[in-house]
Amino acid sequence: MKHKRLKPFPKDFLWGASSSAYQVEGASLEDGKGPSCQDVKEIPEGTSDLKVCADQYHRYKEDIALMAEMGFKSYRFSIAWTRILPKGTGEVNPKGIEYYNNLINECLKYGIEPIITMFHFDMPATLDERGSWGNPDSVQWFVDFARILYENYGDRVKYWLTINEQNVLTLSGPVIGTLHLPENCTNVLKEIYQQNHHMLVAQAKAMVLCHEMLPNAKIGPAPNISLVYPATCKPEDVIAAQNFNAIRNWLYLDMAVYGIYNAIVWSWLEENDATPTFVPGDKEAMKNAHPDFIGFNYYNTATVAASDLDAAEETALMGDQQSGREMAGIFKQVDNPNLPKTEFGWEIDPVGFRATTREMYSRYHLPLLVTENGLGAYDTLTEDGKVHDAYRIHYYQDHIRQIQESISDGTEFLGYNPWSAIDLISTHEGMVKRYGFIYVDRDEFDLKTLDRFRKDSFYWYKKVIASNGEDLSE
Ligand code: BGP
Repeated sequence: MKHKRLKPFPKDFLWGASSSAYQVEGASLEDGKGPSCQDVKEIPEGTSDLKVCADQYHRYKEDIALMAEMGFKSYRFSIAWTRILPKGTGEVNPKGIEYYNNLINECLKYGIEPIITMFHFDMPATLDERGSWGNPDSVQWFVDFARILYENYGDRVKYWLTINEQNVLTLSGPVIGTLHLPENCTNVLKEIYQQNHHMLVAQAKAMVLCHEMLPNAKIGPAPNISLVYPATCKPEDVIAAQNFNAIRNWLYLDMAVYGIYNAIVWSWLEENDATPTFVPGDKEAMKNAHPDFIGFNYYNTATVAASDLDAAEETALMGDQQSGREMAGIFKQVDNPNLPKTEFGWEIDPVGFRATTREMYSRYHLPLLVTENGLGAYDTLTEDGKVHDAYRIHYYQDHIRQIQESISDGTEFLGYNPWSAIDLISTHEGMVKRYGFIYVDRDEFDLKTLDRFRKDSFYWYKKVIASNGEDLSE
């Protein structure tokens, strides 16, 4: 269906962009901050450490002013757990509380709505040593942390996100540098899905607590959702696509929204003796939790065929956020020949964005908040301080157009917060893979000036926001 008349973006649509603490802030051990698992992990070869990042900790005023110049209505950022609680539990760090007070107030000064992610890949190192999400106490650790955030920032923050990309953590956590497996683990799948269960319960309890403490706030999950296509119309491929859709996507949203385990996933876990153990209260917490919206990250779709393998050696881990692998007898990820790829090998699928959001809205009937979407590329700063990133503009034009198609299909959207507001350290590829509207003058190892430069996409996005999405022209 092609719409002859597209519906406009809602009047109060939250145009903005995203970041995460461990990738943008730097100051990784400053002002009382404790180390997170990201600060102690082995850095991927050839990439820089996380001590400075984009130095937003020291330059937030300049950064927020630039976002305001673009006309941002929202800024999605995460709070570093170890800035607030250096050891993950126990003593609160007043300097950490102060930093986010300042950041939130700076946003509000310009009418920018802060959208806060409570957990973005940065488990406190002390808690990591105690088993991270594998420890049943992790549920309480997270809820206690959430309470501190609500108490301190709930008077000003309306939008909350629980756990960034819990599904990616579950499918490829060790690659991201978090969610580790204990030594001598005999049933890897069970261990992983037990950790996942703890996160699901923690999220549910944090949502319930949010509604109790902050009746006017809105809270939602933030998984990475992308529709899975069958490689062909062969029925076995369709089954494979349903399998991966369930494992990758619906498990997380069925639980967040309806408080139930997805049946396909549950049966698969049962067959592998890997169903998670519930403790009293888990079920009720899951049933009582109701998100107000679905936050989600979208980069591209996935395509799968039936898997002929029957090897039992699967660990169910993927390479990175978007690249797949085979799970024996379940699915085999394949390239989609219809789609181009980024310089970093991720497929680009704007129409899949529309398809994904239509599917999500039909399944869950909740408004959608896009918390990530974007193009990682090698950008070049010219001698006169420009970055000509037409490729990024084209990527955004195509994706924003598809949001409008989806709105015209009847999908309800709250906003669009692509990745990323400003250049920051990539999860896997260091500083060379840039996503921002704002260029940061540094290299992988040479910190240079750390000055900010407006990319061409900066001026373009400003125009898009000013026209509330009507003018996407270059
Ligand atoms: C998402 C993460 C972000 C960010 C983004 C881009 O999965 O939530 O933290 O890193 O992907 O990924 P990358 O930096 O690997 O290109």
